[in-house]
Amino acid sequence: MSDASYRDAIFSTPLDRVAQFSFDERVVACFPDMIRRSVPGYGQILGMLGLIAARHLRHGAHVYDLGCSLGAGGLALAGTLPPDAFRYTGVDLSPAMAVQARQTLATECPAHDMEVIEGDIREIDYRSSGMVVLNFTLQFLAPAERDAVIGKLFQALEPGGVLILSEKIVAEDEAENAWLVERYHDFKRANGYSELEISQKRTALENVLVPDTLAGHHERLARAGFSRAHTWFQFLNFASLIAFKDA
Ligand code: GEK
Repeated sequence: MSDASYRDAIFSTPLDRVAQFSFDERVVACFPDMIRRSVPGYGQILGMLGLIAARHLRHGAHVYDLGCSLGAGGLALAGTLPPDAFRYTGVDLSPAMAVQARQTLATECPAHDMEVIEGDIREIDYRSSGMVVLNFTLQFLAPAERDAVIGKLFQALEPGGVLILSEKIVAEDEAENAWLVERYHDFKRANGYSELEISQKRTALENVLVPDTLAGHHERLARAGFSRAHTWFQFLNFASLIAFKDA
């Protein structure tokens, strides 16, 4: 295994002032371990990508994976679909992530048409696409920037195209939200994170990851022009939606 298999111990020692979270080389090295242990349902959502694409993607169409990190979305699609089924572009703002994703996809799925570009999903010129995967990335944009990005993705999608949007969410009801967050911290404890790691990561993500409500996501998708959207997955305070552009 490569460096990417290191265990996440980023928040395991007391830090005087907990820095804001960023996707640097340290995070890249332990990213697969970190995301698996800290995002409930991560593997199940990835596992469904190929099945959803098999049903909704026009043969040979283009797929975006925005905020692709190490290319897990691309690996999941290539693991289910044959090389002629789709063309893939992963996009990530972090140079360290993009370099590693490019290398992994070239090694693991050489017959598939896979590219990874280092870029900002707020700024790139989108090409026409049959499917856009936005797995746990929109949440890192400032709330005021989210509408514009979803609007661009709607424009980029072909008629009949789909957007998969997976996010950490906040429940509207305060008591419900408190319960979900407490059980989420139980989930992290059960996955080996200490109290210190949980609290320091929480501080580091404050103001970096500002979650929306499920209703907020549905309203934004409708504003962008999507005629229909379903919440197809929820595990504690993490959810995935599929939005359809009319054919
Ligand atoms: C996965 N989808 O493994 N433009 C491009 N990338 C960005 C931007 C931006 N403006 N902001 C943040 N990122 C992945 C998991 S991780 C989720 C996504 C997490 C990138 C950032 O560099 C990081 O790689 C990714 O979005 C978020 O299925 O770490 O919780």
